[in-house]
Amino acid sequence: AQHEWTYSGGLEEEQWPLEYPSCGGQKQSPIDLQRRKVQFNPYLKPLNLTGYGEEDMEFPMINNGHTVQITLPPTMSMTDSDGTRYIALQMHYHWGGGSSEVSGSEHTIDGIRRVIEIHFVHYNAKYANYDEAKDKSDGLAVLAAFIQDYAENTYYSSFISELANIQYPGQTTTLNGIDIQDMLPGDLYHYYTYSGSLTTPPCTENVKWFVLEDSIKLSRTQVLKIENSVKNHNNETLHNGYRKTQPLHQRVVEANFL
Ligand code: B30
Ligand code: ZN
Repeated sequence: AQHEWTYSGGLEEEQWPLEYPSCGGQKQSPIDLQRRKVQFNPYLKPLNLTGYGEEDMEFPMINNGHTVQITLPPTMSMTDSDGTRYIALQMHYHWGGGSSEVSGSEHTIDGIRRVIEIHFVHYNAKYANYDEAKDKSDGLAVLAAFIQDYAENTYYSSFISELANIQYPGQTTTLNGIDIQDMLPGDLYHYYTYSGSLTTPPCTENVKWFVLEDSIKLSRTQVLKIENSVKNHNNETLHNGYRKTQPLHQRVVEANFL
């Protein structure tokens, strides 16, 4: 069946490697981004996002039981510093919440977890589609951004109000009149990058990660709505959908800022 894995109870993260061997590999994500150990690479160019600023688009949005996911059109793409182009497929969120209102980002910076983390999942444009790319060693790239609570962000209003229509797993809705570029941090120039994996099963180790330094600002009220609007397959509010940070092993994290 789909989504047999969980974050707690059942096939929880310590047991993922039993069913999905890659989850026990040496290049897993997320990781703790330790500023002191990051390798400064002044030759890393800014990411080039194409089609992200398109207005008046319609985006399908689903509660898939472990996150809220928005389908992105192939007209959206990202070109990295090497000139490799990746086509957008979907974006989704990882959050904490619950009674203790814990932060729920997947990557941490110097051990500190941010409130929410957004993933923009892309596949290498040299492959015909995601299915062709998903098992290739150079198949995927994820652009990650953090959400912090700070002040109301009206660019997130329609996304947040649509959550009420996808309370239950399998429910879908449509996001209208949003501009994805507006939902990103202002500074798209400064990022961390490293080689890792999908952060959920099958944990395939073919993801080039780009984690933005700047964060998206939402109000506490908006954060609470994201954290408390959707339910999982057990009819419980979906909380704490993030994986523990994984060992770095032989990898090096690079950044284009100090
Ligand atoms: S992430 O960005 O590293 N968190 C997948 C894509 C991105 C990430 C993690 C996983 C992925 O494609 N997983 C396989 C597909 N899923 C279906 C789905 O999209 O929602 C199968 C599944 O997990 O069992 Cu749930
Ligand atoms: Zn993710």
